[in-house]
Amino acid sequence: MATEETLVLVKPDGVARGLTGVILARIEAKGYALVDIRLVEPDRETLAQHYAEHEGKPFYEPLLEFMLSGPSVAIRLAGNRVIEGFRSLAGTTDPTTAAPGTIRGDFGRDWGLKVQQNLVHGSDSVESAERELAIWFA
Ligand code: RTP
Ligand code: MG
Repeated sequence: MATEETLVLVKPDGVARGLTGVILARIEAKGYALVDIRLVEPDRETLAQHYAEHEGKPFYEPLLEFMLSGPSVAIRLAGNRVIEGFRSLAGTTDPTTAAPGTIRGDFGRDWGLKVQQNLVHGSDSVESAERELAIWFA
């Protein structure tokens, strides 16, 4: 079986707050392999592809605005069960209630904005990972 891969993003809030290193340290300490990494300033079209499943939801426009607010770090990450493993490291979507010990739980909070600024993204399935890696590492 080929080793699983996932797309991780350090979102604009994580990059702007200088948390990229801390987040990478957790990923490396967990034992996953960095296959590729790049600083990206995605355009609207790229983000619309990435977040196609959320089109029409109330947080969709604020989400795109947030993701356009600065660069993200895109990471191709590999390891057995890395998809669920990284999502476990990240914690649940809402950073206010994400468990302490997770990236979102330790470093995130509610800033009173229209979208959850939750520092990281991780693909949620093998199919999503393949689709998203093709978008961010075209
Ligand atoms: P992600 O895709 O970024 O790894 O996060 P996720 O699976 O935990 O969350 P998802 O439901 O896929 O939502 C994608 C991103 O949209 C923002 N969001 N804001 N009610 C809200 O304000 C809200 N809901 C979702 C978050 O940035 C979330 O990560
Ligand atoms: Mg998601």
